[in-house]
Amino acid sequence: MSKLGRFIGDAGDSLINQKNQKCTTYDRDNDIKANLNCTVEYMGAWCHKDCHQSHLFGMYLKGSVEHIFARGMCWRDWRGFYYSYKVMQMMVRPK
Ligand SMILES: [Ca+2]
Repeated sequence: MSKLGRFIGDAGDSLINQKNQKCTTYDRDNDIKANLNCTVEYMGAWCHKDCHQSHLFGMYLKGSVEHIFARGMCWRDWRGFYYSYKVMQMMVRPK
């Protein structure tokens, strides 16, 4: 994820941590955590760094998840790591 537009809104920018980070998958560990693969730990490929502040490809867990840390589709700066959104939308603007 090399380019991000300017953040606008009141949900907090939980995507900025992933900027300039290669994506990590189950078989390609590109995150900066030396001792683990963030995709394996958080059960979803993403442009993990150390590991994430947002996880748009996290699991679909249907809302509040008291005992499951950061494995759902989460956005740290709005509802935190213990809330899994039902829908997320990532939009890409052509150059
Ligand atoms: Ca790693």
